[in-house]
Amino acid sequence: MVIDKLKALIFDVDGTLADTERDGHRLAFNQAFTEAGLAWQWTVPLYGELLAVTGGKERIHHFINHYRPATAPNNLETDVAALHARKTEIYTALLVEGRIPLRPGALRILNEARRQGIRLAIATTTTAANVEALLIHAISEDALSWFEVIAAGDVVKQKKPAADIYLYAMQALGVSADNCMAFEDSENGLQSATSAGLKTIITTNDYTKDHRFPGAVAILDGFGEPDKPFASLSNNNLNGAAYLDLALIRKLHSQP
Ligand code: XBP
Ligand code: MG
Repeated sequence: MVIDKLKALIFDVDGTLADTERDGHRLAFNQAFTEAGLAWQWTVPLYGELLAVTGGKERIHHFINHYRPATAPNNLETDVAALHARKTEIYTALLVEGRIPLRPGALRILNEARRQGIRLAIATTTTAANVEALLIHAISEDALSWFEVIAAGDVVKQKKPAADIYLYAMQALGVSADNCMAFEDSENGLQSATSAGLKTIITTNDYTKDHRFPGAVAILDGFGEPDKPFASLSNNNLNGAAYLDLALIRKLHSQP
């Protein structure tokens, strides 16, 4: 008899719960740069390269150091922090306008988990302010209370691909890795979750569809919906399943 050890689902945010990068974060960065008088514009392809570095502040520093733009802030540390704070204001305003919905199937899985008493948490590189704005405006004010732990941004020193944010989330939940399933979209996210010992389901997006996902328990192009099946991008034996639900998550979690 298989003992069901699944107690918690831990979700990444950007690219997993919602497709936030191309038409959300990227636009917010560009508007903040323009307001600061910086002639920087992160195009869709360039932003795809810059996403290799997690964390908005770290990404700006990386851009300055590796792309060497003609104009750069005078006092890097304070100016980059101020740029990022303004970017976060712009981004959360996009969320408040309801411009970024959850990905198809995400709300269905969250509600099914809640009905079954499976605990919910978030482990993300973005800021808590961004997560709260997404949950409130893409779901409801009440949605904040669905997640026992929102592990976000600078709460850990080392961001993804380091394991820190998942270790922090599990510690706060009081669970061990074999009680959890992680949901991610990127190489950095998978590396973070698996180095924390977590089985991980990948849902890719336009920016991460060509990433490599060694060790993922499933690689899908989304959570899927009964009327909008996912595509499985790995040779998992999903027995013809068309969408992720708690039964399939439990099955993937129980596999050795
Ligand atoms: C993705 C990230 C974040 C966002 C930008 O986070 O790396 O840095 O791109 O958000 P996730 P900030 O772990 O959810 O995939 O500017 O707030 O960092
Ligand atoms: Mg992500």
